[in-house]
Amino acid sequence: MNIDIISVVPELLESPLNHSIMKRAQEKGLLQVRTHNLRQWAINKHGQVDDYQYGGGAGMVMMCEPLYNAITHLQSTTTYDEIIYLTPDGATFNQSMANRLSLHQNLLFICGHYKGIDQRIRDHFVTKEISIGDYVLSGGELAAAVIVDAIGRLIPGVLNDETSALFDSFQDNLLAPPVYTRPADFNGWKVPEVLLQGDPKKVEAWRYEAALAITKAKRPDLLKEE
Ligand code: 6GU
Repeated sequence: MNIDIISVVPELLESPLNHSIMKRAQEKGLLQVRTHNLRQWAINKHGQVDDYQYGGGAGMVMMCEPLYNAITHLQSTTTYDEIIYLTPDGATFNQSMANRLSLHQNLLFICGHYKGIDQRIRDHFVTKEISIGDYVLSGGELAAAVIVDAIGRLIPGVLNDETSALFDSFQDNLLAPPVYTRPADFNGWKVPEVLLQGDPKKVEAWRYEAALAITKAKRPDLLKEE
């Protein structure tokens, strides 16, 4: 999968996407993330990419021209499955969106800043608008990093044990069951007996029941979806 990200602060994306599992995904050639500094397409030598909003009011708006030039430049060599604008008024990101996005070949992310981007870019280029939750970040970069991580780890071959993503929280709208490691008895705190006995059918049944109980207790809303 190839992901291009247009940003005014591409430095914000570097650390989260170049360590741990996202680093390994890129080293294995399964994921390519390219960041593009919007200032390359600034309208003047001051690096201007934003301007005052028509109608008045506080806050700058990211201008059409730099974004238009950035997007069309990238489109000249890549056909995007989705052009995604990260914005607090987008659809709230969740695991099923991550699952669907992980199936694509080419994605373009646009990170907003200030008051956001000129509406005409949204109208003419953007195919999906995503938020990562009901709070406001100072820009879309951290949201882009969250989304790239969530979808990158779903690409086949990225996780060592490919089955492990199948048992994540939120797959099948269930939270994950509890996990334990050695020792079996720590300070008299015991690991559930069924996990020690090694009967895979019983373990699976126990995990499912535990996941269901935890979901009912903590996130009953998940069981009502779909
Ligand atoms: Cl995608 N962008 C910004 N600026 N704030 C957010 C967000 C995105 N998602 C939640 N808050």
